[in-house]
Amino acid sequence: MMITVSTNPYGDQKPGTSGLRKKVPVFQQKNYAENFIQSIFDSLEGYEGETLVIGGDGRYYNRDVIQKAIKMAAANGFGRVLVGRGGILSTPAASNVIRKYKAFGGIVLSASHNPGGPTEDFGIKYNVGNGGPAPERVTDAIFARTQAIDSYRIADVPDINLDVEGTQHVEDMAVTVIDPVADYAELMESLFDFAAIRALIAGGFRVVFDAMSAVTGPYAKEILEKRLGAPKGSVMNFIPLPDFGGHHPDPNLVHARALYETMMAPDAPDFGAASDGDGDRNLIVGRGIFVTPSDSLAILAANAHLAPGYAQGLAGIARSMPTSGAADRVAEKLGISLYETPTGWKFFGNLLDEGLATICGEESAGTGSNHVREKDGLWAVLLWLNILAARKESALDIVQKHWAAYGRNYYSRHDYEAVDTDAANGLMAALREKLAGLPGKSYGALKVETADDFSYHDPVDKSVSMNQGVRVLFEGGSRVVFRLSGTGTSGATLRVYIERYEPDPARHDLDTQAALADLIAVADEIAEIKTRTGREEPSVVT
Ligand code: VG1
Ligand code: CO
Repeated sequence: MMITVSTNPYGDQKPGTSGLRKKVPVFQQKNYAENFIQSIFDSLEGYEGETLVIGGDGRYYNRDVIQKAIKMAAANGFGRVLVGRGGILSTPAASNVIRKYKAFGGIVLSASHNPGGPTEDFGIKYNVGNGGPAPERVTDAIFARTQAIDSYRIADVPDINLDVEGTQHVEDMAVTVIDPVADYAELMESLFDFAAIRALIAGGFRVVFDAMSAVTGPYAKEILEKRLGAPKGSVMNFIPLPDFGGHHPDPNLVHARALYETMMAPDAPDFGAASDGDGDRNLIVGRGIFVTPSDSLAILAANAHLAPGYAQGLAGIARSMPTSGAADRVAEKLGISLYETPTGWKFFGNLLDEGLATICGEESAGTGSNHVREKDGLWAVLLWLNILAARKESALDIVQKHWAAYGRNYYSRHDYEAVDTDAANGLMAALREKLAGLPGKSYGALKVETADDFSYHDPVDKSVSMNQGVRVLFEGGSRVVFRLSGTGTSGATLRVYIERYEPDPARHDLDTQAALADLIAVADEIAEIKTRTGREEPSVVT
């Protein structure tokens, strides 16, 4: 059945860092989700008879959009849909299913770490055949199509049963409901030394994992408790809830505070971790130590050879530009290349496909490897456990030894959320104007070395991505970076990334915010944050 769209409710806002994210009531407008899904299909070629993977993080409105997507896939000529039971597939699991079953692509329904519920966030992203987020040329085409779309195709059939595994039919298309966990768990077993981790846990090593009432619950239960023998209860908040229990499923020091406090207590377990709404982020806290995502990337890269899946060593490391330079020092020591990309996992796809990079990471708590084409929260947790099992040292010791060997990159991100959009755009524009005049300028003891607006030249497809964030580098390796979020759903979010390199082990135990205080003040002076946003303090400090 063809439905004609009288007005395009999609609006003119470009999909951001990870697809389209809006409030649920926006998605509930008539034809809204349908328009976007049809725009995806209209931007693709050659999918007739092919397989489409569909799944989401279980948030409010997930099942509704899954039903629409299945019926639209049928009406548009896909041959088969693979959908996770209950409509569930974590982002990394969806990436794996796309790759394993050689699907044409996948539709992943999630707003990641943003809250869920009837008035909260929802999102749709499209992943291509390598299992990764659609590259910019595809997202640009989808956006262009949303501006012109005038009709969509949908099969006029009853809803399919998402809760029973097996194959059903929608018109000529097969719909197979699959176990969302099995393929993923099998992949993890192929990469890590499960026997060693099982022995570690059997020896009394205590792990806690907070699934934050989001999608990783069933995955963590199966892997950590069932396959690795962690006692029942080691996985907390393991039932995916449509509103994540009213919390932000964002594994950072603000939203995973309870876990952090547990890990700082005298009787803390040995290792704590959490993941986000769609399972692609990770929080790592050892007893008495929070590991920053940037440090985690560096430490995982330096020790990855201890896991069977990476025993051959790494081809290269990639990190997003705002991520700290800790991984750069590891790459240098290993004698391998370090790639610096814009924010967003889609930029790692080519490097992974070409075998240029093996491990990738972002400061926003995303780490992953060439095993899929998305960042992967549980993968990072399991690699940490594998390293802990192999080295037989505490997480705290491993981190401190890492700093002693490579130096410490003090690092923090300050987010100013829901700022007036014009004010935020004005701030960035003024900053860009200033760039040419900054080099050579001194702010107290800090002297600006270079200042630019990051642009990325993809070494594989030669595409160029401009305006990816303003960075100001100071002599000695400190820097501040400014960019606007591409995933927020209300107003604008200004992200300020602050980093200072400290080679001296005698100065490795400072409080992070104190260690960065002078840079934080300079960031405000250069960007006029307080006056332009009207905010005295950031909304979130991580
Ligand atoms: C944020 C993070 C970025 C991450 C993106 C998607 O983007 O900074 O590193 O890739 O979210 O993460 P932004 O544009 O808001 O800074 V998630 O877990 O959506 O999949
Ligand atoms: Co996410």
